Amino acid sequence: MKALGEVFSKLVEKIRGVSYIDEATLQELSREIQRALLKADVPLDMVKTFTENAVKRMREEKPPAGIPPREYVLYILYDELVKLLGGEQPAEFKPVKKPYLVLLLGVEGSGKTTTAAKLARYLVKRGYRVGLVETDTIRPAAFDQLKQLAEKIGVPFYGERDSKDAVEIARRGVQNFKNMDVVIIDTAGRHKNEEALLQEVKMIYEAVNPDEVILVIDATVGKLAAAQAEAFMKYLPIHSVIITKMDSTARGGGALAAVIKTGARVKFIGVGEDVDEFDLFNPRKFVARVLGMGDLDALVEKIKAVFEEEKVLQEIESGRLDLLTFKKQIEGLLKLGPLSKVLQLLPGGFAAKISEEQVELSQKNLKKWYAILSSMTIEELKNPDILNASRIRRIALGAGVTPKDVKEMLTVYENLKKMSKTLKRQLRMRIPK
Ligand SMILES: Nc1nc2c(ncn2[C@@H]2O[C@H](COP(=O)(O)OP(=O)(O)OP(=O)(O)O)[C@@H](O)[C@H]2O)c(=O)[nH]1
Ligand SMILES: [Mg+2]
Repeated sequence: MKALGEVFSKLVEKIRGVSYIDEATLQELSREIQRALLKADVPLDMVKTFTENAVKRMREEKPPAGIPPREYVLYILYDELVKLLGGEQPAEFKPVKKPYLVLLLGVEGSGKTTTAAKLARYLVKRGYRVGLVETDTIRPAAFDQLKQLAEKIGVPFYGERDSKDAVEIARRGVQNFKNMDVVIIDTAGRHKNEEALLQEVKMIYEAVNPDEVILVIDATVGKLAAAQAEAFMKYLPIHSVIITKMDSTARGGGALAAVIKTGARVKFIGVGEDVDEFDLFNPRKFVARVLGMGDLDALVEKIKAVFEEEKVLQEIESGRLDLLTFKKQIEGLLKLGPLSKVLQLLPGGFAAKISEEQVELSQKNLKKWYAILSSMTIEELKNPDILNASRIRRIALGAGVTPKDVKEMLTVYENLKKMSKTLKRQLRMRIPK
């Protein structure tokens, strides 16, 4: 992660140092972005498309009100990197039946055994009962390695030190742990040859019929990760991928991008040797960390909130202020910070319409209102007229406030609605000028 971060930190520094964005600057940025991605071992065709898209957006999109152009350029870079890594959606790991059987496979030294323990620990921390099974009969130390890790994290272990039949061990291991929530089966990485290894995992797969097959890939292989994933996919279905050793290479970005390109889902990344150095893969967090910007998340939230705010204003302009819009607006306001500052961003003298006193009061109430709005149903938000005493009581209970608070919020909403009509008239009057 650190190594990968170094590749991008220069780029981020450069963007932060730019005073204005013209064509020459964009050309230079384009070269710098390509250089960074290639260093991170992202496949060439992906680098090209990425850079073209990103620079096109940087050229064409206008930053929203209150966001300096260079911050917006940074945001586009971030946004495109997240897309490259499969989009905003964070990965999930959900054992959907009991016992949930997980089969881990991968080439020698990729980190399977360590990952088996890491995943077990991740699940135990979330309240699942987990059993670990070692089926590696080739490497003599494998049995003790996983047994010790299992003891360290307090998870039951199954293995057969003297057996040579991996398939039978897998079968008996699963039988032994049939009352567990999750059973994690570790496999061998070394064999006579690749073919023999793949045949063995295929036989284990057929014998135990796992619910999730996870391929473990070492990040240091960079873009070759795709070839590894494809080779395994020829023998058995791969449901998800874990990329290990992200901490020790600048090529991790390439491994991630390449694997995602094959259509495989990256679920976790390993970020160190310790059993706790293991994260659910979250493209947003990952990119923020790689770009080395703790404040990036805040910037992204801010930009998203401004976009949301613009949408809300459009809705107000078109005269459609319902509670749903109101809720979205409050959500945006909560993200943006002090209300008085936000109001300055808004067009149409909106801020002048609200007194200091109201601002302060609103600020204090925003969180409360948000809680109230959050315990309403969509139907109620869209059509506040149906709110009767019993609905209001239920909403108050859900939000942990009194019915009076709910009514107060509704009054504010009614006022805002009236105000928005005035605002709409004003906006309309401004247009012909
Ligand atoms: N830095 C770092 N090292 C890791 C990570 N995951 C695993 N390792 C190390 O990589 C080495 C190999 O890990 P194992 O878990 O034994 O790999 P394996 O795939 O089980 O190996 P075989 O069973 O021989 O195929 C060990 O030294 C681990 O400590 C990680 O996320 N970061
Ligand atoms: Mg192993």
